[in-house]
Amino acid sequence: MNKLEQTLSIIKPDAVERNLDNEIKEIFKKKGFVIKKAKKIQIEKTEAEKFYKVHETKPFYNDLCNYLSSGPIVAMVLEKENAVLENRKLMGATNPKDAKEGTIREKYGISIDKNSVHGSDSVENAKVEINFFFKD
Ligand code: 3AN
Repeated sequence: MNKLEQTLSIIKPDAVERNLDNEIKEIFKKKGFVIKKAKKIQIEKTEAEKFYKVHETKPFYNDLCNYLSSGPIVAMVLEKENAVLENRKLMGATNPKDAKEGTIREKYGISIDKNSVHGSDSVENAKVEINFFFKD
């Protein structure tokens, strides 16, 4: 069933550092996503810890939070039918080595941590994550 959804996408520090943010935005637009909101920001480590709280117990949690707060990121609200799943498909697997051809992570990802983009993994989490970055 197709329904209009919103999802949160983040262009991560490794991609922003390489000035890939506009190129990645164009990919989303070409695939039919409407960028409803976008902002370039740098977050504090404490905010990254809140954002990634679900991964609190994982061995990579500390590195992940250091990384997300290490440089500017672009947070975006993307809208499309089935946006959550469609964005996950377009991003590709978490590890760029396993990401299918034509996906953003296959194209731009450097490593499992520097994998260029984040996308919400469920409609429920999308709401929480959108609210995290765009409260107003
Ligand atoms: P995804 O971003 O594909 O939803 P998650 O939610 O499992 O992946 O993981 C969140 C982030 O944590 C990933 N984007 C990646 O940057 C990092 N990560 C996941 N697994 C590992 C790992 N084994 N080692 C290092 N970083 C990881």
